[in-house]
Parts: sequence; C-alpha cells; structure tokens
Amino acid sequence: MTVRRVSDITYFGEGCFWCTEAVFTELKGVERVDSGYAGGTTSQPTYEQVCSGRTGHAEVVQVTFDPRVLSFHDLLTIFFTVHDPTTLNRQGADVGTQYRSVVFYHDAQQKAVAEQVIRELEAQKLWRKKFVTEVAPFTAFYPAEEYHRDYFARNPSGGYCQMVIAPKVGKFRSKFADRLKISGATAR
Ligand code: MHO
Repeated sequence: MTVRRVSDITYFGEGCFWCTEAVFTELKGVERVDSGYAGGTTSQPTYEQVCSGRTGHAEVVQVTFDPRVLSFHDLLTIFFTVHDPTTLNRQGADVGTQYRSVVFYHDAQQKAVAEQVIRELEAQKLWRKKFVTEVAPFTAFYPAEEYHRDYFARNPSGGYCQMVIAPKVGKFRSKFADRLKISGATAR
C-alpha cells in the first residue's frame, strides 16, 4: 500500500461513528476508515467514558484517502451532505457533545478547505440553517474498541442498524451512486 502523507488523512465526526464508518467505507477514493475518539481532554478514553459526555471527545472516523481519486474538497462536500451540520451536539435522536459535527485539520491548507466548503454549501443553502460544525486543530486520535469495527456490516439486524444506519447508507448510495466503490447498479 502507498504510504500516505498526513494531508491524505482526515478526522471528522458527524454523530454515531457506526454510521460514519458505514458510509465512507463505500466511497471511491477512501482507502481506510477507522472509528475512534478525538477532541477531548483525557487520553485513551473508553466508549463508556466518551458516551458520558464528560471527556469532551467526539465519535470520529480516521479516513485515509487517495487525493488522486477523491479530493479533500469533495470528501468534505460529501461529509456535509450525509449529515446535518446545523444541529448543535446532535444528529437525529443522538444527543450529546460526542455527536457534534466536527472536522479536525492537520494544517492550514486543510483548515482553509474546510472553511471554504462550509461557505460554499451555506451559500448554496444545502441546509437551511447556518452550519455549527467545529473546525479544530487535530491533536490525537484514539481508536475505538474492536467491537465497533465494521459495526454495521457485522450487526445488520440490530435495531439501530436497521432504523438509523441502513436508511442513511441507502440515501448516500442513491445520491452518490457514481462515486461508490461498487458501481450504483450493482450496489447492494
Ligand atoms: N444511540 C446509539 C448510538 C451508538 S453510537 C456508536 C446507541 O446508544 O446505541 O454512539
């Protein structure tokens, strides 16, 4: 595998990371997605600690992508389309700072692109309200516990998977059919 530069790795959160992982794993140009925690005040937090809301971490994914296939700009545009960046500390029924909309940048270039994409999408009125997404410098990423890996793929009949993740993945597939690893016509 090609060794990636830090600018080819991004960390973002948009609610429950089971959803985020399920969606971005299918996107062409994405090489790897790992769920974890970032943006908090303690090191090596557990899922339970993050869920308590007391550590300040967000549920995020670490996305490694190939910029020749998928630009950071397009990756973020898709990110802002598949979640609601206008609800503070909330995605649907999931409420708490761990579910905040957030982009962690590595350098000034990534920060500028994130701010630019937000301005563009606000101007296009992609969402009716103003974005509340936090754009913050990356400090540390703590991988989530093993049972969170491929959660949707491994627990397709779970209630949350059927009620929340499946519809979200379905919407993503129909909207971005031409950008799936599997072509739209053959996607499950
Ligand atoms: N409300 C969901 C969120 C899961 S997520 C990984 C649950 O508690 O199952 O935070």
